This record gives sequence, structure tokens and C-alpha cells, in this order.
Amino acid sequence: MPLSHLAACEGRQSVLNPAGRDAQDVLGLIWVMFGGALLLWVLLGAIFVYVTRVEPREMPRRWGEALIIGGGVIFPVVLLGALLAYSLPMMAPQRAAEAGLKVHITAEQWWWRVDYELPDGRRITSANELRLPVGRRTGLVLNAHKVIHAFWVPALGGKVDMIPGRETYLSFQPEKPGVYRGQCAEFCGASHALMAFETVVMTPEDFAAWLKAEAADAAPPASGEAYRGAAVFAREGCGGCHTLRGTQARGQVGPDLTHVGSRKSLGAGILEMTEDHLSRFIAHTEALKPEVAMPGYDHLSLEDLRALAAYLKGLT
Ligand code: HEC
Ligand SMILES: [Cu+2]
Repeated sequence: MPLSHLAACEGRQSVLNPAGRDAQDVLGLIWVMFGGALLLWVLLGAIFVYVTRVEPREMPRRWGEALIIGGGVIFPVVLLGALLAYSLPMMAPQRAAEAGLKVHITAEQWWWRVDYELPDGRRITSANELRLPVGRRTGLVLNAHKVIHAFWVPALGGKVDMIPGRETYLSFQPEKPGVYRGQCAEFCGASHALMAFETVVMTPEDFAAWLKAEAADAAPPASGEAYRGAAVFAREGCGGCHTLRGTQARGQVGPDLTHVGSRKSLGAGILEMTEDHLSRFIAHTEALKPEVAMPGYDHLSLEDLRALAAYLKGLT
């Protein structure tokens, strides 16, 4: 592993490197709690040194009682009360869903359904990548299909469980354009560690342009090879599980592929989006993601796999 990967504090998936208001608040809370714990540790150490080294003789009973009541009851109540008073008001804004864009995210095994709900009620379906406008607060409505998962983009905000049959909420106000990694943070089965996604924070203008492109139907094949790929897609029945808006493919089992080629990563954050990786993922799905619901298509010829990859990469 390259050393740079070990420098987790500098990463794009770190609470110590906040890129949004909510993550900034969480980091503040971390430092306050760390400071409080340090203070307590020093205080206890001092008392320990005092009673073992400085004054090891038995203490008068009145002193002992005062120490128990003061140090064991009053002090923790005051300290924990202050921490509670400091941290509670932070919770509401982290979950506030303001008017404006709302994104519904449903955790599947092991990928993410992502559904943008515009203020006028229109929905735009995507998958495995979240895009957000910088400087605005976007509400996230979280859900899960079969088992509990947890949604976490450390650089942007807190972590919240995703529970089948029960909506939970989070909201982000990103402050720096960039790409931040998110990861499922609750064990959800064999491929739990392979369930990540990129969050792309864009300027409001770029975001509006992206959203408009994302709302469009799938692009028709633009080359001979892509054309052949579209035919393989239809012949192999990929559309039984995947949707390509504007075509016969209307499956709901797997991720929406209408604009799969424009995503930064493939297979829920496990591979970079390239044609090579696409053909590898399609041929060896189960080897790359244990227990995945998509069968591997390793019986396809290399030409068919390449054509499929060219077609899908062209769906931007
Ligand atoms: C039985 C249902 C099923 C069939 C059939 C199926 N897939 Fe999938 N596919 C899935 C599921 C489920 C996933 C999500 C896997 C994961 O990442 O956990 C997926 C993921 C993908 C992805 C990655 C999407 C992304 O957002 O990264 C691609 C590309 C893909 N499939 C292509 C195909 C092609 C091409 C075919 C036909 C040759 C096919 N699939 C057939 C269920 C299916
Ligand atoms: Cu998980």
C-alpha cells in the first residue's frame, strides 16, 4: 500500500478534513469532547499521584465524602450537562430538510439508488453517485431495501442509519467543490466493504447543467462498436434488471444505467469508470463483489464484452 494511503487525515474521506458546514460542526464537537476527556484524564492522574505519592496516609472521613460527592456526582453531572447543552442544538440543522432539492437515497445490497426530487415534484433517477450544489442545503431522505446500512460521507456531515421501512434524514451544506468519498458504515453482508460512492460537489451552475443532462434519456449508440454493444445488452436481457430510460430496458433490480458512463466510479465506488473496468465488471461480477445479485457474463466473447463497455461508457 502506498504510504499516501495511510495518511488518512489528509484524505477525501476524513472527518478531520471537513468540506461542509455540518462536518465542521461535527469536528468542533470532536475537539470539545477530546479536550474534555483530556482534562478529566489529567485531573484523575493528579488525584492519583496525590493520594499515592504526596499524601498516602488515610484521609479524614469528611474529605473522602466530599471527594465522592464532588468528584463522583457533581463534577460529571456538570461536565456531561455542559456537553449535552453544547451538542444538542447541533442536531436539528443536520437533519433539516429545507425547501429546494431533496435527494432520496436507498441502500441496496450493495449499491445505492439515488433519486433527485426537484421542487416541482419531478424525479430524476440515478445511482451510485451523489451530486450536490455548493453553498446550498440539500435534504437527504434515507431508506434501505432489505437490511440496515448506514450513510456516511465524513467530509460533509454526520452518519445516519438506513433502515428498511423507516425513513431517516440528513442534510448537507457543502462549502468546497470537490469529490468526497462516502462508504456504507453498517455491516450489511458479504460485500459491505465494497459499498462506497463518490459525492461530487459542484458550483450551482454546473450542478444545474448536470441535472438537466441527467434528466435526459439514454444517448443512442454513437459508434459501430457501441451499436453492437446495445444489441448485446438487449440480447443478454440486461434490461430485465437495469433501466436505460428511453429504451426497452426498464428493470428495477440493479442500478439505473441511463448515464452510467458519466459516473466517476463503477460498482458502487470499487473501480474507476473505464471501458476496461466495465468489461471486467460485467464478466466477473461475482468475483469482484461476493454474493452480488448480478450474474457474471464470462461466457461472452471478448468482442461482445468490449462492445458492451463501449456502449455503456458512451452513456454520459
Ligand atoms: C439479475 C439482475 C441483473 C442482470 C440480469 C444484470 N445485472 Fe447488472 N447489476 C445488477 C445489480 C444488482 C448490480 C449492482 C451490483 C453492486 O454493485 O452491488 C448491477 C450492476 C451493474 C453495473 C454497475 C453499475 C454502476 O452503477 O456502477 C453495470 C455496468 C451492469 N450491472 C451492467 C450489466 C450488463 C451489461 C448486464 C447484461 C450483460 C447486466 N448488468 C445484467 C443486476 C443485474
Ligand atoms: Cu454496509
